[in-house]
Amino acid sequence: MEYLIIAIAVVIVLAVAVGFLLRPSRRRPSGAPPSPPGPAGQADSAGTAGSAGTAGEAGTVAGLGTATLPPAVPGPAPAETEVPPPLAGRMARLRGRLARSQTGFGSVLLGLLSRPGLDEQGWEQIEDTLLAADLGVGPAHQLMTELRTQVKVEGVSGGDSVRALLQSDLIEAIGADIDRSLHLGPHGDRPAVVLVVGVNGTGKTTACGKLARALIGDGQSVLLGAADTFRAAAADQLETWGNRVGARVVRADREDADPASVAFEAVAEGIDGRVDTVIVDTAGRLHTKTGLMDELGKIKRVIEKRATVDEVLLVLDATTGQNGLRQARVFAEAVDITGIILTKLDGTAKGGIVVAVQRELGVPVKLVGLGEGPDDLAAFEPATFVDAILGD
Ligand SMILES: Nc1nc2c(ncn2[C@@H]2O[C@H](COP(=O)(O)OP(=O)(O)O)[C@@H](O)[C@H]2O)c(=O)[nH]1
Ligand SMILES: [Mg+2]
Repeated sequence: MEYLIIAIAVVIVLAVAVGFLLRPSRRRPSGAPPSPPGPAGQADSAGTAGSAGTAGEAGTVAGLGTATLPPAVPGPAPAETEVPPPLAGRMARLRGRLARSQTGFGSVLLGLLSRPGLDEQGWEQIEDTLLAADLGVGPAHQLMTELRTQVKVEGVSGGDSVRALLQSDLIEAIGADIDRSLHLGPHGDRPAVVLVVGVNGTGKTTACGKLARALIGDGQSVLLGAADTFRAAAADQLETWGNRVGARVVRADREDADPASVAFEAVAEGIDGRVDTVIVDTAGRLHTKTGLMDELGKIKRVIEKRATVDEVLLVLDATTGQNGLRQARVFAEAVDITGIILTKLDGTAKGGIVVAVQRELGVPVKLVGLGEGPDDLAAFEPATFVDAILGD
């Protein structure tokens, strides 16, 4: 009798134990535990939060033992950050931004050139249109003269041939064969270093953030250096970008710290952390030319104690025209520029600044800003640009 009671007790204990073991694996796949949805939801997210963010969610799902689970595991969709498209080819995607704001310039030129029997006054109008588009005096005159000769010699008439002529001349003025590639990516055990310079408000910090995002999307690791130490807000802004795109930001612990030491620290950390590219944001105070030269020169020299500065990118706001160009020249005299980032092209009808700035500084436009969004930075492609200006 006693044996029977013990046997029954053992069976009950075993049954309860088996029940407990089986319960979780039945509940998880269903995703609708019998307990009230609120607390259950919280418990779920608490589990996820334990390992923080996207990676945590992936970890949690894996931890459930996927082999026993059907594919439809409930819970929030993974907060997968979208992979940005490569810089090359973005201009075509964003060409609407150019076409909208620049139909004026392109269509006026096409209209004037299509006039039968263009007279002296007509050619003057063409030159004026090019000047108004910020092409610069020299390039505007040269382009007009070239068009004039071609029209005379080849007797161009008809919309299509006029367009083709203008298209090829504009592309030539911009330079189709110039090397616009960015020299980025690590060399040996050193990261590539990019120094971003230019007047305040042109879009330097934004460009640093957008470029970091594009490089990270391309599989690189990026570190940002906040060498604009004059306002704490400047480093905060860069840090916001860093957090957004997944790049560590090296900044000074106090306002008005030495920008060169921040740049040095950023590069040193980049080397230690085996980062692929370090992007250094700078201040754009146009105090005195010697002040600027001293400051940028020192930043560059200090970085070069540890690494090579691969790119010095000058940021120019396309909406500021000739005035912006004058300021850009001061920067170019202070430090050797390797490329131009022309920002806010989405906000101007004066695309001729591309020609003017290249001519003025003797370096290519490598990137263009076409809006404030994180992916609104594109590799500059002359043919796409001209197509957008002239419309279809
Ligand atoms: N529309 C437009 N706005 C831009 C572009 N690039 C930057 N901006 C805006 O210009 C302002 C100044 O940019 P910021 O990066 O702070 O300039 P910084 O002082 O040179 O660092 C910000 O409001 C940016 O959002 C662009 O390509 N298009
Ligand atoms: Mg800034």
